[in-house]
Amino acid sequence: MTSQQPQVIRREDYRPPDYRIEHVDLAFELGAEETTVRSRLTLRSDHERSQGIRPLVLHGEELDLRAISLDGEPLPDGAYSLDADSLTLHEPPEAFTLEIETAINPKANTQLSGLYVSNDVFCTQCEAEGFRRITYFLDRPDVMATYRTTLRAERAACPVLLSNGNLVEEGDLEGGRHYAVWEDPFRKPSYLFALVAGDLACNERVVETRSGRPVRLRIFVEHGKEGRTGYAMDVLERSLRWDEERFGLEYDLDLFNVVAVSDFNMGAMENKSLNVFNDKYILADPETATDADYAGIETVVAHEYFHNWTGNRITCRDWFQLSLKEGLTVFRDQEFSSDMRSRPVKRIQDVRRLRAAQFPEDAGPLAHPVRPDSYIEINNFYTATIYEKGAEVIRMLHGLLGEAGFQKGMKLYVERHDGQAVTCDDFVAAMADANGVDLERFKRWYGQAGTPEVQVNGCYDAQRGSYDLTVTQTTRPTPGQETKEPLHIPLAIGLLDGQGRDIPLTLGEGPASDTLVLPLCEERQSFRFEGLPKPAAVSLNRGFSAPITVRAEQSGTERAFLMAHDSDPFVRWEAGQDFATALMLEGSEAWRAGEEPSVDPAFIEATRAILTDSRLEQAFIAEALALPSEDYVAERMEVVNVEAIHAARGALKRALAEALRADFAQLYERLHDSAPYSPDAEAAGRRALRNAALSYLSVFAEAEPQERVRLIEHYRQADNMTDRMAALRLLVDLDLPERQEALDDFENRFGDDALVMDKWFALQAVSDLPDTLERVKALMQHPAFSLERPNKVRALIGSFIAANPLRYHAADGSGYAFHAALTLKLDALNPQVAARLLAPLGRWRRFDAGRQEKMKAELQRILAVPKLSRDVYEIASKALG
Ligand code: B3K
Ligand code: ZN
Repeated sequence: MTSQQPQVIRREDYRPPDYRIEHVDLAFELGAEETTVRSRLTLRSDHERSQGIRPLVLHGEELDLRAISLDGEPLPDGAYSLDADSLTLHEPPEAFTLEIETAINPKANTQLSGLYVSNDVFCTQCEAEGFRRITYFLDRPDVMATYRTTLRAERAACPVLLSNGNLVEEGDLEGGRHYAVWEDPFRKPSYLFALVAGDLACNERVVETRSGRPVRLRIFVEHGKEGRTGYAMDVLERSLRWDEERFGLEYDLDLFNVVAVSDFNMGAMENKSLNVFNDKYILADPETATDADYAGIETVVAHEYFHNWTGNRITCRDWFQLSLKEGLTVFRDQEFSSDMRSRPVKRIQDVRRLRAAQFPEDAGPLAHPVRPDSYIEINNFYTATIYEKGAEVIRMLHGLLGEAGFQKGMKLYVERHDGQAVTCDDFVAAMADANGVDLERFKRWYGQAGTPEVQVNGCYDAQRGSYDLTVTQTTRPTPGQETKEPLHIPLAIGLLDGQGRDIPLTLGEGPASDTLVLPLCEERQSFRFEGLPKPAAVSLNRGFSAPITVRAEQSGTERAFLMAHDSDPFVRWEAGQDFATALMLEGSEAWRAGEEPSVDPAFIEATRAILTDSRLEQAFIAEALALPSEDYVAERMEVVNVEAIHAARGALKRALAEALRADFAQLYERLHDSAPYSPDAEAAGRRALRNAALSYLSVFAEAEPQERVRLIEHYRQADNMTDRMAALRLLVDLDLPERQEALDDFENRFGDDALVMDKWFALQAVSDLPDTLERVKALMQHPAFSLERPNKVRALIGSFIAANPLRYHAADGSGYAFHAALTLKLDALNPQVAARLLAPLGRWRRFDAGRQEKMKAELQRILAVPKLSRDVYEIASKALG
């Protein structure tokens, strides 16, 4: 907690540390209400002392200092000073040992940063700045040390004692206690430190690395849940293999431990050889996890494993470089899932995610570059921009250099920087040097915020047989960046002839190819292609080659043509989304004018063609049937009108359902699967498509009993959570008695299962029924709900705020008032989680005057509170602008 006006940290102020910590020896005497931490640091000064001895300033928060000595002698009072967030030694010697004893209260740690207790398990979360809540330290990523950690605890309560590295000693102590000593031979920053102590079950598998070294993979979970760890274990083994095969990177210790806990601020954490996970991203079986949950586990387990090289062996010099490890590691996990599943479908899902989270961020008050220039609270910068846009930047590099060139760059990066804390510039330099290319202009992607808008105009000259493409790029101003430079945008395009075939294209001296990547580097550029038949359509940003918004005049006919014929699956999908978005925008206008919306029959026919194209993957068809979200359409409106969009989306869905009813019904019957559940991509695709058909058919459920029966039977007969949830998701929007019956049944079946109950909370929060906010408030009193558990907060409250635009943006401001009150309550418990939920309130500029006033008033109410965390203060104050 802090008073207002906290300090701004700036990238340009970076200075290397004045002291190095070479080795850390930690001893924990673990107790839930009091844990003592004895730390012995081997320090060396790293500045020119002849010009004055600089003080050593160690970070520390909420620590009770019990003892401090230097080279074995207790420090006299005058030699150091203490304040709320640091301990300063005024004139330390050149090289010395510092011993510090502190006490902390893990049980009282509701922030879940540092050492805390989750369901009686001690665990830690140190990234970004949690280590300073455990002991006084130079808690910054460019201070890398080797660690030896001794854990002592009651044997009965904590039979399992884990930390980073190798177990070197263990044994009994008096009074029912025992101990374990861990040594991590790799130098690491403090944010990668971890310990876990508790009574946990374990699933173990031994695998061999490529060079023949055995590695014990272990996944620890609460007793009784070990049967749900099989999938995560498979993913872990596949990740290890894949990183060897595709990146040539091998695991470097004999042990890899994963621990799943119930209370965690985010998805998971890549601590060296001791990953700690939100159990949501470990536990799965068919009855309790959906296909999306399985896919999430695949992503997160792989992501944390891949950090071992991109993040741990090579880490960040400072937190402004966060995307160095996060963007790159997201790129790697995306590639992993693409290699494991359908590449086009994965690409579509990743783009959907980027557009849902990152594009609005880049267009709003919290816009920041992939490498930010300043922050107040670093935990606020674990954003879609750092992660997802960061991954897109890496993907563009991959596209420019090709797989072989990119891997050459990776190899040089690892050779140069293994064991170091480095910058985004170092990464790009390795890519440039390994390939002999100049990436100076490309580097602007790291420094410039905002989504570039690329306007494309095509013009065919029938006499000459030439086609001219004129492309202009603009990026709107973002906070702190009024003027924007042109970026190097690789824009992949194709031209289709009247039969829907690619027209081979050449640029300059280059070879002919169906897809060309135009190197956009200036504000305005023109490209001429000669000797062509008249193109029937132009296919833009194939594969989503750059994270931009493309604007082109396209008719419904052209879009339908691309939906039917493009050789690039991404553009086939995209054309459908564009078409649907245009129809919904028209529909919103019609709704406002009190008119009946009309739906272009070309859209219906193009959708039917996709639906019935047996050559297409089922998962792809399911993606093509999913209409753009209300939020996505809202981004395209001058002033967002939530009711109009909701009505227009509903009307478009109904129009498709009516026109294609027989196809949907047939698909639903045909895709019935009697084989036992398997989470693989093909089976998941079949379920996704069948459930998409069900979703369209549910449009008739209110009026027609037999469709109601279909829906409720789908729920009842489901032998897996994917199907059960699909039906329940549709039921919660229907004002029918079956709704409550199904919700009660679900609660009876899964009331004891915390993770499944999160789904139950989330579903009720996204219902479009008018009393949803009242239900959300009532559900906060449910015994399974707790404000101290981030998964519960995200499920119930996060879903309402971020995934129910219709009810969150209720015209009377009730959603906003609820949000602000909740923020204040939560801020006192867990500022990181409170701040992460705040973004939607910051989008007030997008709404009508009435809503704007209400949203701003709530932000002001938050800011008026004297003891706000840095986290919430930063988001709320930037949101008000
Ligand atoms: N590196 C962690 C995120 C830490 C967030 C701290 N507020 C998980 C990940 O990206 O893998
Ligand atoms: Zn990460």
